Amino acid sequence: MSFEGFVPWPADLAHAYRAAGVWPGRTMGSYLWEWAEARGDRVAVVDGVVRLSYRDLAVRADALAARLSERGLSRGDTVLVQLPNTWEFVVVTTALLRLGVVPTMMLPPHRDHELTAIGAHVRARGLVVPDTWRGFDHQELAFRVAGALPSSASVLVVGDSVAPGAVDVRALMDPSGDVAGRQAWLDAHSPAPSDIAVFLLSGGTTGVPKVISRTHDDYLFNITHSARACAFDSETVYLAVLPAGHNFPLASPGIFGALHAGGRVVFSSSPRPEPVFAAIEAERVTATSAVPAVVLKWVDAAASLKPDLSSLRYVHVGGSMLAPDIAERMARALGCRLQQVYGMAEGLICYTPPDAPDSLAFGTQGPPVSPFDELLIVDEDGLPVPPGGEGELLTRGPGTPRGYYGVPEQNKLSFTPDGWFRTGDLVRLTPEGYAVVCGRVKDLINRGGEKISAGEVETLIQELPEVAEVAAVPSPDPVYGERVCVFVRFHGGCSLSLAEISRFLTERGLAAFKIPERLEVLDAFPHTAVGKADKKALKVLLAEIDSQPRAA
Ligand code: OOB
Repeated sequence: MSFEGFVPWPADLAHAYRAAGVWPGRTMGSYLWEWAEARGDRVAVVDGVVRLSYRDLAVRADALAARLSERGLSRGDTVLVQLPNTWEFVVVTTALLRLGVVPTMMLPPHRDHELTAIGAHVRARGLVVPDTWRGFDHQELAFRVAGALPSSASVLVVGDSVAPGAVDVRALMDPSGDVAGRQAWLDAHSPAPSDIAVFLLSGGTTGVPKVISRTHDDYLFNITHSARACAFDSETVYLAVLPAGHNFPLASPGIFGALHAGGRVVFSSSPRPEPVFAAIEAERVTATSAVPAVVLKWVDAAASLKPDLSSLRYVHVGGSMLAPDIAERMARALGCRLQQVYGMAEGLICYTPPDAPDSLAFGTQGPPVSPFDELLIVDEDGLPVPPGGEGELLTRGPGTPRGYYGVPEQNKLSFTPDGWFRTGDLVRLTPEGYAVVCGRVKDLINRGGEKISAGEVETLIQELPEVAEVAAVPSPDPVYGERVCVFVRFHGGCSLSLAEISRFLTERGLAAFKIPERLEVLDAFPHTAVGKADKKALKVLLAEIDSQPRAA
């Protein structure tokens, strides 16, 4: 397989990780039939009335893989996957992994802007989308994006109303045919463990999201070590609430962690408390994961709805900052263990242990999943800080790839020459070696766990002729933690409202969660010594504005 732009793992490290057994030296798809044979009729995936056994999953994934191969997709190709939380997500992803076709994990709110840019970057040969989702016509969007891509890309649709010219994915999953023959063919044409398994998106700090190539080796490390850190086993019933294409529900330990442990994955189509509680009660869910903003909604609703959460043993909370008192409140209100998670699509992942004492469970984000993970805290000059001090976290290890896909210049900034990834997070380490996230130095907005690159929003707004200068900063928010605020200086005599700016960004095809929710107009911007907008000063200014008494 040749992927131009892929930063491979250094050969000596790959060898050492395999020798130590932290990399199993297998592909993700190679487990499928082992599971089917050992677990047969045990239920693997639940989505409403649909219940797929491990055997159903293997038969359908292979059927889809074989038929996609007949349609010309092969090892080393890439497709964009933009599916909601449905059983088909698991079958499609597994089929692609079997075939060595790399799924690029898009999110349902992504629109033309993200799909076109990422699709071009990874040279996508297809887009897998629902027909419609939440009233939006994804099929139409996919045809538009496919038409704009330089690579010839087919539109593959999961749904009841597949348009002429699109491929009906459900039909390709039909289990009829030569099951053993397909299995043998796919086994014989398997990708290699060092091949790229999935492309994940990074929150990123520049332009559109950066693409992270995760190999079968390093993603299996992520999955198996996460499952172990969270005590997943064959009794685990995991509820997937957050969008499945996000690394947190996908593999930390999430959907793949539950499947590897022999457990069951239940899909919730929405993170709202009512469907989540209903699923927990109906399926006797034992573990789920969410960002603090979502868990807080469950906590509030639990007081009035009084759901039966007696089966729930663990809630994994991560993706954005969580104060210790709120963490404690969550655990008490939901009556289960809280495991904090500090992770990133770039690799590193930390969990508080299931049996951690309260002080560590509520006040830290835990240790990394393996002793092979290295953590280094550095000051602004890149020098190590004294033990216990706060600084930027650099990390290396078996789950943290050595570069983003296809951006060599960015990689020189994001990685040190000896392979440390600069997380952009401000962290301190406790004497036990547990991470405590204190803030960040990277220029992004974390809106309830969704990462929004300030630069991406600014670049688009800068296109407006009325705008002289723009800077996107986080505006503190009681629900989401942060929302996007833009400071704008207009050219003389010009002005635009927040609604006008939003409309422009929507028309440019930007995902709705990235659209600014606050506008502050300035006559003059504060600048840094190199002439950039001074975001530190802008954040102070925002705090001053917020502390002023509001006019009646
Ligand atoms: C998860 O992954 P990403 O790639 O969407 O975002 C990673 C970034 C981190 O660099 C950090 O800035 C922030 O999200 N973050 C946290 C956090 N967990 C992630 N900030 C404060 N406290 C935490 N507990 O967000 C992600 C991936 C896998 C598992 C969990 C979260």
